[in-house]
Amino acid sequence: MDNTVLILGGDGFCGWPTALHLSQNGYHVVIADNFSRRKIDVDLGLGSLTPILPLEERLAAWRETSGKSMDFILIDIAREYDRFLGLLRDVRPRAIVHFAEQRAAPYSMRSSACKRYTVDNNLNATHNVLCAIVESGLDVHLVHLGSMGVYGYTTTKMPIPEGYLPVRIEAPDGSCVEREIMYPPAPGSVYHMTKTQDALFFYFYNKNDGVRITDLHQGIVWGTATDETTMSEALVNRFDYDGDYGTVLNRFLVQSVVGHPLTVYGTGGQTRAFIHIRDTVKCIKLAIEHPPLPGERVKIFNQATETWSVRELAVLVSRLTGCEVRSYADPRKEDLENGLIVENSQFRALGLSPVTLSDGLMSEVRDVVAKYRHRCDLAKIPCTSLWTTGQTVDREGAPLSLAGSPAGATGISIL
Ligand code: NAD
Ligand code: USQ
Repeated sequence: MDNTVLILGGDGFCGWPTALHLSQNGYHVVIADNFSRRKIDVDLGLGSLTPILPLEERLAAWRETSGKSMDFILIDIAREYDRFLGLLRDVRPRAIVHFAEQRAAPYSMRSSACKRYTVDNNLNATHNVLCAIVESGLDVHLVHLGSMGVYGYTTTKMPIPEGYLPVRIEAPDGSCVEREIMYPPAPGSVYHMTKTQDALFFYFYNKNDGVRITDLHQGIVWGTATDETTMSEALVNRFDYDGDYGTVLNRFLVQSVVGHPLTVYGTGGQTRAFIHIRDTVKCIKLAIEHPPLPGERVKIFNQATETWSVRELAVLVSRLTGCEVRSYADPRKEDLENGLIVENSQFRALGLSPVTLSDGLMSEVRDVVAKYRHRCDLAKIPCTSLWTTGQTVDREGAPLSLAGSPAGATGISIL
């Protein structure tokens, strides 16, 4: 029991490298996944840029490469409650790492069917996990992957705290009431909304049943390779570059290799928090190894190492590669200029020494892209998922004058 970790969604972009990292570091890993992400690829006519093998072959390659084995169960966490409860009772894990959600904001806004699927899948998956932990009677630490985006992206001058905000309210009798509340949510997509609701589930099951929970509010993950995924080509991680699942920096790096203008939405003043996949896997191991104490409230970490605006990233990639930068109509409903400061002292206190964005790391991603560029379908680069009716798809874009960046552009802020 002490060494077993159950990884829900362990076939995905963050889950697979995490499974390998934990296995390499002595954990007995059990992966649970329903391959819904691979099925969405088929539905949308997409594919990972990198040629990911079927999971059984990945696991065989890991056995051969490392001499270590991992177990796998095909299960839909959102729908197969009784099987999941049985799995928990059989495996008796020390921790569950929960990645098993539909994670693309644009996909979650694509249609009513996608909105409803995202809500059904994400909320039922999280609630089933919590219910099963309670019904099993096991003391399992749940580590969940949340999102920085639960707080929205309007500019505040204060750093976004790690979950809790001290407030002082004047009572009607003139006295002052001091409380610590959860930092207010302000989701910007149906996907992000599911993450804010996950947080309420955690609050309740922690208060009512004493479930020990760590919620990791992760920024945008970039990069693709880790020490373990590079041990064999058969272990390669997935790499999304399309308009729904591709995230901004990885998309820019692909676009710079295949000769597509960088797709900056609007002015590119959207500032976001980022983390490299190598740090993602380290943070999850740290979270497993530092669980909340019995009776402790939900632990919330901001799992992000630096902040950048989209425009700044475009400039960095363009300087490195000489590629063209263009402004496209923003398919989303979001502020085009925002500041963002993110507190992340908890992971640093646990010993995380982050890798930060550098030409070397960006070139490493470009090398992977160059190797598989023949697999890139240029038609999948534009984003066709729109936040509201009345918006239109912009396939051409207009050249962006970076020298004339709008006033108020955020400066580069390394945390
Ligand atoms: P992903 O889509 O690549 O992986 C998710 C995995 O979960 C897939 O293998 C999928 O098949 C599986 N899954 C989904 N629903 C399931 C269900 N009901 N039952 C069983 N398996 C199911 O996503 P990812 O990029 O690896 O993200 C993992 C988690 O991290 C998500 O919860 C996401 O919200 C969070 N996150 C990701 C990023 C990022 O930039 N990728 C950033 C912040 C947070
Ligand atoms: N953007 C562009 N051009 C592009 C793609 C994106 O300008 O080609 C802009 C978007 O408009 C947005 C920003 O870049 O302002 C980030 O978009 P993204 O697609 O890189 O990231 P996002 O939709 O926020 O979602 C990703 C993951 C999600 C995770 C989230 C962390 O898909 O699972 O929760 O990052 S966070 O952003 O901190 O909420």
